Amino acid sequence: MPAVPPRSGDAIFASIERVNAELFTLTYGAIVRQLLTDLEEVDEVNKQLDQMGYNIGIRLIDEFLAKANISRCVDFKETADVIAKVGFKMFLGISASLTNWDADGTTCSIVLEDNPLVDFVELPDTCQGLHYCNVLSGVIRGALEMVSMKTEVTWVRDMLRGDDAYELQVKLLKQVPEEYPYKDD
Ligand code: MYR
Repeated sequence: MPAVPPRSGDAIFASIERVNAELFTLTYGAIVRQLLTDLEEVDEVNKQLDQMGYNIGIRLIDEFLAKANISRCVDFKETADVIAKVGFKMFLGISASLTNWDADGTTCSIVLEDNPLVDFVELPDTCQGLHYCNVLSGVIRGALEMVSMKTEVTWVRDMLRGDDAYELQVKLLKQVPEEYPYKDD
């Protein structure tokens, strides 16, 4: 029998990570498929994915703040930078860049340099209106709401729809000042 060459610890961890990533991608695909079967309307599936993401985002922010070890952001620009450079790396293992800032610094785009959610995915013609990755817009909206920023997050470009990139537009609608919970005497 041919001898199996020993693998280093790093190689084993790398393959476990790859299997975990694939499992995550396939599980997400199965959820989208099930929603399409149950809800039938693509618009309803988009809403449901966004809502699922929102529910994840309002919880994930605690883990993010605990792990990221960053100080509070001074404005929306800094917050957007943290999402693109730290958030996407932490939860999806990918880099993202910021672009298309408007003049008053309240709207920008996050462009994903890779998108692990769409590995193995091809949309049939019946799903052309589907925002397959809508869970991500919900996650960002939910997480930002927990740090007092009401936002609208929408897909501007989507490679599954034939565009040349994945681009999410994040628009700050309202920043609610955080109240200090105790009265100073
Ligand atoms: C602060 O002002 O205290 C910092 C706020 C940082 C918000 C970061 C939200 C992270 C969202 C991660 C999105 C990942 C998507 C996969």
